[in-house]
Amino acid sequence: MIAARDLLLSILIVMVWFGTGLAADVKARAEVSCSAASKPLQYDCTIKLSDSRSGAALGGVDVTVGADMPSMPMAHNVKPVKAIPGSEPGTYRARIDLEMHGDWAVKVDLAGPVRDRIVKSMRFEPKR
Ligand SMILES: [Cu+2]
Repeated sequence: MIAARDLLLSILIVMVWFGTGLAADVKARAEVSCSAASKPLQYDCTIKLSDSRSGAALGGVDVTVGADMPSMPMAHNVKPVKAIPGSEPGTYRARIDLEMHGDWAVKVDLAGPVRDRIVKSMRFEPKR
């Protein structure tokens, strides 16, 4: 009898623990779009952050944008840049300097109220 009650109690505790964990854990969804800037290999990227569950815009987040080439490990060293808030809520802007055209993994790091890392595969081509 006691064992069964203890088991029930521990299940309840696990559920409460789980519940609070989920409430605090905001998962961000990021839309990233980049367009060629004036200099070759320079791109202006707009990042739109929203709560993946509610869809609400995520403002006030520290956003850093980096890039790596999955096909060329260790070959590139693109310095991550801090994004600045855009005009619309939940939007951020960053200018990245790449080292060549091709397929890059754009890494969006979130800090502050939301901590997350979002990686997007994107192809960068010469301006035409
Ligand atoms: Cu490369």
